Amino acid sequence: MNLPNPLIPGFNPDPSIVKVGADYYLATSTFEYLPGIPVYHSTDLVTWARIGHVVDREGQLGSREVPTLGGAWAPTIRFHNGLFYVAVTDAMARGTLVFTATDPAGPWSDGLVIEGAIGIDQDLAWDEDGTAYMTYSGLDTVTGNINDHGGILQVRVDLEAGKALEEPRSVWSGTGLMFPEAPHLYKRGDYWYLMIAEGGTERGHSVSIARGTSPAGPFVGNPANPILSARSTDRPIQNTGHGDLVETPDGGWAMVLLGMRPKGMTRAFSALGRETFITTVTWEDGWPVAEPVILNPREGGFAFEDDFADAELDGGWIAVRRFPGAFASTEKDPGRLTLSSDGTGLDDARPAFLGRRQESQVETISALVDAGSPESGSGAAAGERSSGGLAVRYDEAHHYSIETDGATITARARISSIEQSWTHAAPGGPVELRIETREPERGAGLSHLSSDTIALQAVIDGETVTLAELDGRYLSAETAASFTGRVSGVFASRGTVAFDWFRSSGREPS
Ligand code: 6LW
Repeated sequence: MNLPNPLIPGFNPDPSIVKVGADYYLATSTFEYLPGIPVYHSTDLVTWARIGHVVDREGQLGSREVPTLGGAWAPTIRFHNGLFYVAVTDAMARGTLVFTATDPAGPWSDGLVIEGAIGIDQDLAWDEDGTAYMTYSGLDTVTGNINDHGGILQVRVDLEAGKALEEPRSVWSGTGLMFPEAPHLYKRGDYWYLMIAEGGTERGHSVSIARGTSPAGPFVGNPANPILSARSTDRPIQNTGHGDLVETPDGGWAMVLLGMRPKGMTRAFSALGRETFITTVTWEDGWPVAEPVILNPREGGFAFEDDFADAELDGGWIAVRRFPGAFASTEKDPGRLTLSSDGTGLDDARPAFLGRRQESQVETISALVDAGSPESGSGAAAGERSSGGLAVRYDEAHHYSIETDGATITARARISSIEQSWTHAAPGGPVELRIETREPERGAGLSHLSSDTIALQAVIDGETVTLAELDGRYLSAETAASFTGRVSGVFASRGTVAFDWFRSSGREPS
């Protein structure tokens, strides 16, 4: 099979996949972003469409107060007796949750807390009698003490009552690499297979597997472990791990998994964060053998345009710790997107920021931004100017932006506690702002060490004016120490700002 890689580009870590008849459904982690846990659908493993989100309303996750990096960690999607299940950790919030749905496009249930299975990366599997097994990694996300990693644990669970039926049992801890996690349990032939990730989600990430004749173990490790890892190779896709196995349409097997594409001369910075990849798997002597993960980008790049004509926002837009509807509307001013800031900006926990995952290494976003005028009443207070524009974001302490208040255009970079800004006079009226992400110029200063260059621009009198050209490495998963990825889009930092259109387009570097 000619499988594209990345399979689902941009911030889409911890993929889990289930095959139901001829249909495949895949879910990924979203942390503090909402709507949460996208569900992607495919019939051929090649073409994927997002059909909904598990988390589409208040109360399903404790997102509002969740710290950066907390929230929806590592969903497992499964199907049993006519029902779809997603087991997930709402890290540093509600804890271990199970959501159910009859239609994977939604609506999903409110999420049942499972008592007695504290950890991360919860998997669900059922034996022939219908007993449900929850297998998970014993990391305590309540204390967040990563040194207290408890190996792979398992409990039988009552999925109606929401509780474990026994004390957690240790089932396996991998080959001794750090952070045994991401367990998935499968029945194939005579064996139950327990596949896990170990080595940590960074460059040493790998996949190992054990098997036994009962879902409760004992499990014996594969002598060939790890069965997959990019560590110490020069492959363009690194950090590969956190896999889930699935049968392919032609009767073979594949593994979906997360990976990163670090760039720069020292291959140190991954702009897009952890993405979903796929690789083929064969079976030898009752053990899976995984092919190395090969880069195979889709041809032709991508283009997205939103003219905000629909009352409902496109499902690819995401927001931080609240749903887009809390501050974004296409109905207040039909045919335009309006964003209202309640006084918070990009440095705050709940910015009026509406973004999309950056999917390509080379990408341009642009929008027509109308901050109104002090007289138009769009400002938060009488006579005050509104302000808004475009931003590229990792978290509240790592973002580049360009915005206008109608009088001035301001480009700004925030990297941890370091901040710088650049200004230019605004032409008056709506202004087109642009953010261009491009390959670093080889041999130009230090830029060859970086992942990419990010240019903050405004179109004034038909001319593109660049206010700042910034080093992209500071907006990478490694620099931000982030589990998410680059998200870019529109924001308001003061008052109400209107956007007539938004465009993004991208391609992989040649
Ligand atoms: C996830 C863990 C991991 O729960 O990172 O890649 C955590 N591995 O398995 C968050 O994505």
